[in-house]
Amino acid sequence: MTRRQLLLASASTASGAGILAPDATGPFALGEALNYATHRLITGSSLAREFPRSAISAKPFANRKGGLEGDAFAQHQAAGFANWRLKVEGLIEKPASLSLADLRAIPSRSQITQLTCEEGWSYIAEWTGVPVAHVLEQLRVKPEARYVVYYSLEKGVWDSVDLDEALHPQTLLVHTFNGADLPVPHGGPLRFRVPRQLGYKSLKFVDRLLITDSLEKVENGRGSNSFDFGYAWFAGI
Ligand SMILES: Nc1nc2c(c(=O)[nH]1)N[C@H]1C(S)=C(S)[C@@H](COP(=O)(O)O)O[C@H]1N2
Ligand SMILES: [Mo]
Repeated sequence: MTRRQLLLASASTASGAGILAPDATGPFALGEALNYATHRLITGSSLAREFPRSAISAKPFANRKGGLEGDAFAQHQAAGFANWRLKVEGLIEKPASLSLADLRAIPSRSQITQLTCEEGWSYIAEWTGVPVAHVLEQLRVKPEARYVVYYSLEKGVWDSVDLDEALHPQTLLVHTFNGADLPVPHGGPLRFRVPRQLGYKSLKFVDRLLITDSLEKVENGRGSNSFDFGYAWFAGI
C-alpha cells in the first residue's frame, strides 16, 4: 500500500464513520456520542503523552499473576512462544499468520506512556512493538476497511478500534516491555496497546486481527465483549 492509499483509507474512515461511536444506543447514547465526537475533534491525530525514562514505574502493577489457565497457553509458554501466531484476516490483500520473529523483523517503535485502569491504578512503562499501521501497510489493507477487531487467546475476550486509532503511530503490537520480553502477567507474548484510551482497550495475549468495514456483523455487533459489562467502546483519555 502506498502512503497515498493509506492516507486515503484513513481519510475515508474519518468521513465515513461519522461521529457516532458504534455503541451509541441506550440511555447513555448521547453522552457516548458526544464523548467520541469531542475527542475526535479536539485530539485528532494528537499523541498520547510520552514521559522521560526517569518516570518509568519501579513496580508496574499487573492485574493478574501469571498466564491464562488451560493447556493451550501452558504449551505456548513451555515452547517459549515459538508457536505463537498472530493471524491477520478480513479486508486485507494478503491475509497472514505472523510469528513473533516475523513481527520482530518489522521496524518497531518504543514509547514511554502511562497505562491507566478505570479501577484506579496506573503505571508508566516503556512499550516497544510494531505499529499496527506497519502491519496493515505490509499486508495491504483494503480501502473499505474501517475497524480493526483484535482477539485475545483468553476465551471470549476481544475488542476493536476505528481505523484512525489503528493507524495512529502510537498504537502498537507490543512484544517488549521496559527493554525485555513482555512479561506474561502484562500480556506476553503480544499485547495490543492503545495508549490514547483506558487500559481495558489494551488487550493481552493477542493472537488475531480482523479487519472489517462494519462492527455490526462481528460477534455481538457492539465492537467489544466488554460492552456486555457496561464498558464504553470508546475510552479516550
Ligand atoms: N486479555 C485481557 N486483556 C486485558 C484484561 C483482561 O482481563 N484480559 N484487562 C484489561 C484491563 S481492565 C486493564 S486496566 C489492563 C491492565 O493491564 P496491566 O495488568 O498491565 O496493569 O489490561 C487490560 N487487558
Ligand atoms: Mo482496567
